[in-house]
Amino acid sequence: MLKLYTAQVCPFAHRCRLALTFAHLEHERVEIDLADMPDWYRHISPNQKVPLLEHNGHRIWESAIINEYLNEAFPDRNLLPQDPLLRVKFRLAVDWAGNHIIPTFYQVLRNEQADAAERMHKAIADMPQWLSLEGPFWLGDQPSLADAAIYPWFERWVALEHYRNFQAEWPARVQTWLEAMRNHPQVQQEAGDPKRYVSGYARYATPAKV
Ligand SMILES: N[C@@H](CCC(=O)N[C@@H](CS)C(=O)NCC(=O)O)C(=O)O
Repeated sequence: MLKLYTAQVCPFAHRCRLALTFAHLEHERVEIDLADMPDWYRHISPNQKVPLLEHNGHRIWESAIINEYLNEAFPDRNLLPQDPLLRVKFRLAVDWAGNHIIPTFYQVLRNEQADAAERMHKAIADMPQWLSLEGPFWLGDQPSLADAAIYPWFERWVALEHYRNFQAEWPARVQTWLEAMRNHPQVQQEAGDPKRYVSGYARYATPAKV
C-alpha cells in the first residue's frame, strides 16, 4: 500500500504526485495544511515537511529520493529510460535545475537579490542544452522523472508574473516542452489552480513587516 502525504501548493510534493501518476500507481493521498501543520504529522515526518511516502510500513522522505525509490521499487513502470546516457541526462538536468532554476525562483519571488531576475533569464536561455533534442518531453517522447522533477516550478511561474511581473522569453525548445506538459492528460490531472499558487505564495512574496 502506498500513501503520499502532500500539499497542493508544494512543488516538491508535486514532483511525487506526478511520478505516481505517470507510473499509474494506485495510492492514497493525505493533504497536509502547511499553514497549520498537524501535530500528528510532525510526529511521523522526519524532516517536518511534505512530501512523505509510506510504503508497506516504511517511510521515505525527500522528493528526489521518493521518486528514485518509486523508480527502483516499480521498475516496470518506465519512469526513466533504460539507456544509461539518458539517465545521466536526467541526473545532470535535475542537478542543474536544483542549482539554477529552483533557488533562483525563490530569490526572484522574494525580490531579495538584485541580480536574481537577470540570473533567471540566463538560466532560461541556457535551458535548451539540458533538454533532449527530439522532445517534446525532457528526455524524449514520453514524460519521465526529469519532467516530474522540474516542471512543478514552471506551473507556478504565475506567481513570478503576478508578484514580480517577471516575463520569461522561452526559447523554442522550452516552449515546446511547456506545451507538451500543459497538454498532457496526466499533467493536467495533477495541475493546481493558478489563483491558489498566487495566494499560496503571498507569504514568500510579501514578508510580514517587523
Ligand atoms: N528537500 C525537500 C523540500 C520539501 C519542502 O521544502 N517542503 C515544504 C513545502 S514546499 C514544507 O513542507 N515546508 C514545511 C512548512 O511549510 O512548515 C524535498 O525535496 O522533499
